Amino acid sequence: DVRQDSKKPGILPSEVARHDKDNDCWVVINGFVYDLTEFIGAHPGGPAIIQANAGKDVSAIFSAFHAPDVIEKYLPEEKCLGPLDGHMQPNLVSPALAPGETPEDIERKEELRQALPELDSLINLYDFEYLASQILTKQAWTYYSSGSEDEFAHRENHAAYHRIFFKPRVLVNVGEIDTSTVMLGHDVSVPFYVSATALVKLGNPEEGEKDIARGCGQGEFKCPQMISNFASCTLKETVEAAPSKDQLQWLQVYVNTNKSITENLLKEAEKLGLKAIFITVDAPCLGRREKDIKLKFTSDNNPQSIKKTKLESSIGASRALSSFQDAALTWDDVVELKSKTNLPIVIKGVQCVEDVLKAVEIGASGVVLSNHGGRQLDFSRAPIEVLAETMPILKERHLDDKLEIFIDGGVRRGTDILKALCLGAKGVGLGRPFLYANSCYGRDGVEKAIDMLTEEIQYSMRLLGVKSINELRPELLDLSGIKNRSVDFPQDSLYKSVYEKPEHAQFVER
Ligand code: HEM
Ligand code: PPY
Repeated sequence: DVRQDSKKPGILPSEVARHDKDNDCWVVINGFVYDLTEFIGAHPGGPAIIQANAGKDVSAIFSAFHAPDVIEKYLPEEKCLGPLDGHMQPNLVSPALAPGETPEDIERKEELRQALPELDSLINLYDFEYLASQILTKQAWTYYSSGSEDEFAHRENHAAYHRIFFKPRVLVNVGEIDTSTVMLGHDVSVPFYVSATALVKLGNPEEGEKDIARGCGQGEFKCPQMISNFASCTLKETVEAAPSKDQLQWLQVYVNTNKSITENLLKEAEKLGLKAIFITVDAPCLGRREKDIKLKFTSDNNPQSIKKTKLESSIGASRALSSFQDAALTWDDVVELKSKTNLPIVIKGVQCVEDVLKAVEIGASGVVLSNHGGRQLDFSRAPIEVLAETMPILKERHLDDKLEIFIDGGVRRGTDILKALCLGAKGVGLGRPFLYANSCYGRDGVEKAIDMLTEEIQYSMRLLGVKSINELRPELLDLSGIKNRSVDFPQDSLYKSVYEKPEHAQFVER
């Protein structure tokens, strides 16, 4: 922390302990005392977790979730009150969070981690997903896997791919298959990318996003990496971890109400050599991820768990108005941001053709058709369906070369990627599958996931009768079933055997 140079006088532990209220809240993080009273309402992790830990040393909780530079980036300098003169009493030192889990559960998962199968024996992305569901902490699995409310959008993202079939061409020379393409002016060896996901250290506590960077650049096929604004490593750490000059890194950005914070981030991204900015526009407030909410308020034995009475303050208005995701953001703000950077701006979270046309109008370099992995508005349509609706209209208006269309959500197979490319996508993003691969096997898991997808793409291109990505076209698809949505939960093996059913409220004995 740069503030360790601060000449401020030391503060006694007893003084910190006195500031233990919602409206007077100090905490200790890595030997320094911070006044978080004003920041509480803006905290992206919700106010309740900070309120529940007021007057304590929260270093263990803090470092599990936050990049080391998050304080200097987002907290005004004067809120660092000075170094702690001594140590907080043990009962005022908050242990790392482990909601919903006993020490035995954690130990059992550690044992399972040691018993992970050889990476070479895994055959598809579902293998990572299953293993992750078994070894991740309850908190990490819940946070990563959940969608919002009834999780229809989450399921539909994946299910919608099942409604598209291929019309392959035979007797085409498919001796040599080339999976390379161009995204935003840069050559890439695969037509997919790692999409931004927050809090990667929850699954890979030591290396976080750095291992994704390594996995994306260490193998034969280099895969672009979109880094989350809420990464748990610093941007610099993740950029420096990338082993190859030929791998692309992009930054996902939430526009802060304090515009200078966002402008500084854009400058940092340029300076570090990132190649594009993806502005998330589908999160004026955080979606209601109910499994996540329930876990936070679980009445376990952890004295640090959030009191049920704080429920409203954690998921209510203050979280919605968090300054980290400006709820007042409009197209005009995106135009202004665009003028502040030389990097291409891509608008992430577009969900209808009308908004794609607006993105063309403002001269965006691209859009990501995305519903945030089904984590924001439930019953938002599957991005692949939006893509099928959008491309014919763009083509009819001769606008299809005015911007690049990216897509994410529900992608698990090479064939999913090929379907999106046939429909006109430039690049296809996967978020959770890479989190799971990274959580179980670190950088090698990420490389393996890239290899699995590339191999599936090569096989399927051959069987489809195409040699290169630019030969993929809508005529290779049967789209007749795309609108036949079912409101049943899809009965695929993942949902039958891996995902748990949402739990109902439990009666308590009094
Ligand atoms: C998440 C910022 C203090 C607990 C986050 C996130 C940000 C953030 C930006 C989103 C993820 C990320 O970027 O890591 C800050 C800042 C703080 C601060 C600037 C200033 C000191 C704290 C404290 C605690 C805490 C004191 C706990 C006592 C959490 C948790 C999450 C989180 C648990 C995960 C979110 C979730 O479960 O939805 N914080 N935070 N933070 N923060 Fe903080
Ligand atoms: C998400 O969880 O979907 C996010 O986009 C990031 C996030 C992470 C932590 C708090 C709020 C939002």
